[in-house]
This record gives sequence, C-alpha cells and structure tokens, in this order.
Amino acid sequence: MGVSLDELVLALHDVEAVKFGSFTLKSGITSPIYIDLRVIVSYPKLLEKVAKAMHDAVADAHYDVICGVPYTALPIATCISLEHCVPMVMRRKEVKDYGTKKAIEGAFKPGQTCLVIEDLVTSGASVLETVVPLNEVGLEVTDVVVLIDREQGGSATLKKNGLKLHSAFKLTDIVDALVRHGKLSQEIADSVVKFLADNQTTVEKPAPAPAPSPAPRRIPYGQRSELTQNPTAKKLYELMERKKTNLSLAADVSTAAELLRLADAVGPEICVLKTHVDIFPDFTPDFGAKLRELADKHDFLIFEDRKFADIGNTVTMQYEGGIYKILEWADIINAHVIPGPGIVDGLKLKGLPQGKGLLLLAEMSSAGTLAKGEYTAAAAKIAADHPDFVIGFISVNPAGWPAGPGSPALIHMTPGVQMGGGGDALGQQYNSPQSVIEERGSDIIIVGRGIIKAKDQATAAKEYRLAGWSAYQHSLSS
Ligand code: 5BU
Repeated sequence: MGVSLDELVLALHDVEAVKFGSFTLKSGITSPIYIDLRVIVSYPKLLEKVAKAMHDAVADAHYDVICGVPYTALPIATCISLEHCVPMVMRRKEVKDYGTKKAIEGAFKPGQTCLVIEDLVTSGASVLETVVPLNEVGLEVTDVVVLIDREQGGSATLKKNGLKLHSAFKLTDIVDALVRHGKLSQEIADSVVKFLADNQTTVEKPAPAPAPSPAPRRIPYGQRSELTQNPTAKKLYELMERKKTNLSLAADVSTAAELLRLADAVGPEICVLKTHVDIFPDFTPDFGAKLRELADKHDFLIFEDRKFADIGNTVTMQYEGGIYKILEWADIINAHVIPGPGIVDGLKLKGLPQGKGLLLLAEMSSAGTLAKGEYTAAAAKIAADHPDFVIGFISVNPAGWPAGPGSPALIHMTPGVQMGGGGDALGQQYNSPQSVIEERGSDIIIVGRGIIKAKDQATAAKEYRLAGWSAYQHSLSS
C-alpha cells in the first residue's frame, strides 16, 4: 500500500516536524524553515507512514542489510527492518570507551550491500560519516534513502561519492503541498525556495579513520622508578623489579589475625598487600605496626583500599583519624574523583609530607560501573595535575583510553583478576593476568579470591606472580 504524500506532509506539519519562521541554524545562518524529525517517535502511526514512504522511495534499489544514521533515523530503520524483514546493522556514534567496542554492530558479511537510511539530507556530511565505517568493515553502500532532501547540494555530494540519493520528498514538494492545502503563504514558500538556492553546500568525504597506532612499547618498571616524583611509587617500581613481581594480594579475609598470617605466607610473592581494614572484627590499634613489620620483612607495600569519596576537609580527618589511623601504616590509599580535585588536595595535605601515594579510581571492575568515558578522562586529568602525590590509577583497560594511559610515571593497578576469567554473583568481572597486563596495558594485577580460596595460598600466589611477570616480560619484547 502506497502512502499519500500530501497526507504525510500535513501530518508532519501538524506535529511541528516542519516549522516556518526565523530560525538560527547551528551554522549561524538564519533559515525561514526548520525541520526536526526527532519528534516523530512520539507518533507511532506517523512513524509507520514515514517508514513506508521511505521504503517506497527506494523500491528499485538492491540491498542486503540496512543502517540508520544515528539517532533520528534509527527508529525509522527499525520500522523498515520489521515491516520488510530486512536485517539491520547499527553504527556507534559515541566515542568508544574501550578499544574492544565495534564501530558497526550486528551480523553481516563483508561484500554485502547496505542501504543507508537518514531522516534528512542537507549537505550529505552525516550520511558520508556513516558510509565510511560501513565501508571499513566491508559493507558496500550504493544507495541512500532520506525522508526529506533539502535540495542544498546533498544529492550532488553523494553522487560524487558513488551514492544514489532517494528521497520521499524534496523540500520544495513539501512547501508546494502546504501552499496547496492553505497551510503556508506563497510569500513564505518563495522565501524558502530562495533560501535553498542561496545556501548550497559542498562537502568532502571524511578520510577513513587511521589504523590504530601500535601500543607504545612498555617501559620497564625499573626505568619508571626514575620518572616518578613520588617516593612511594619509586619504592614500588624498584621492589617490583627486585622481587620480579607485579602481583598485589587483595587480602579480604575475615579477621585481622588471619590477614597477618596470610601476609607472612604470601609476602615473598607480592609487591603490594591490599587491605580493607574496616572488615575486621578483631582490629586493634597495633594492627598497623604488626603489618608494617611484615611489609618490611617481605619487602612489600601496604595499600588500604579505602576509596575515599568525600570533600577535601572530611577526607583529611578520615585518613588520619578514627580508630584505623590509616595514615600511620598504609603506603598507598585510593580515592574516587566524584567530589572533584579537592579530595586530592585534602589527602595530599596529610599524605605528601610523609611521602605516601594516592591512586585515583579511574575505572572499576564491576559490571555496569559508571566510571568510564569522560569520568575516566577527568580522573586522568586530575592525576596529571598532581604528579607529586597521585602515583597512578585503579583501572581496567588503560590501553583503551582514548588519550592513552597517561604519563609512564603513573602506575596502573587492576582488580578483577582470576586465571579462568568469569565473575561472581555480585557483579565482579574477571580477566586473566595475561589479558590485564598484555592486552589491557595495566602494570599490577590485584588478586583476591583467586588466591585466598585456594587450598594452598602461597602456591596459588606464586602461580599468579609467575603469570603476571611472564605477561609483563612478554609485553616488553612484543
Ligand atoms: P577478588 O576476590 O579478586 O574479586 O577481589 C577484588 C578486590 O579488589 C576486592 O578487595 C575489591 O574490593 C577490590 N576492587 C575490585 O574488585 N574492583 C574495583 O573496581 C576496585 C576494587 Br576499585
């Protein structure tokens, strides 16, 4: 069944998808017409008709899959996909969070033909932006369908790039129909036609994305001890090299007594012992001194995974005071950046004079974490602003950070590590030591239950140390 184009124009006008007046466009130009097709998602019948009209407009083209240009054309493409049982692919518009995310999602085979679906074409630029990644994954694009061709040069630009533009309407058809139905004066219609003639566009097809540059060679831990300004980070790099370990134990056992026993047993294998001191029912004020003794005996650092998250003034008190007195015994602490840089200033006030180090939580290992994208980038910026005190990050995939993992002076520690991968019932997600160090570009693996739940904890710790160290050595030579 065909769609009455006049009826469709009137419906679009009714829902104000097409408006007349004086509108300042993104480019700064004043236009007598404004078209915003995003609103049609709120009118299912209209959306269905739009999809039908566009499908009719492209009846003579051949294609195997379809791809809507994000975002406005996505629901239109979905309607066409459902109505005509034609498979769809989707292009990701967002900046990729991780190196692993694909630009084109969906199932397809290289060599298949993809129809590009867009709501509106002005210059053709956004269509070309979608065609480039489709071509990069091997999909051929020959035809493009839009609801409205604004007749401002898009068709010619697409033709130059080997693309045939099909449209349900040209903008002048819409204007004519509205004049015929008494919705628009001839005078305004004339001003629209003149505007279109005066505002023709040309664009060049964007160059394909450059091939990702190979990850920079890893700088050995020993050399990085020369790059850091912070004494704790320096000590850490040196002891990692000396003990040949990039393993941190997450010592989440049920009592302080058990932790001290465990620290003595696995001490020779680790560079950092990570604690959650607030889980111990038997905590006593001498806990810190006892743990420090073991740290000196076995040459490891102590990291209290306190995850400070308050304003600067409060965290100074939490760091130094209370019953735990973390400042007295922990070499390293960590903090969320949610409060902004003031939290670093606060902790630094207490920690820097004692040469302590701070890790910022740039990413987390748990499913659905909100610490990603811009949040991660903000953490990296705060770290760069405090090279004397911030020694690095808790991170999960620093190799995938768009701006890179930061200065080589900064250390990356990654939790969520177990040999077999997988996860737990409460959202923890595991990667293998090899993946964390070699693929994800981290420096230290943090392992908890992978070691604690083992029958022989010291042997398990040794296995993790060897796996982490061999991944590091491999990454030095590859
Ligand atoms: P696991 O038993 O290996 O899952 O323990 C992981 C430890 O790392 C545990 O102490 C967590 O509190 C800690 N952790 C984490 O798992 N994920 C994170 O993003 C951060 C800390 Br930050």
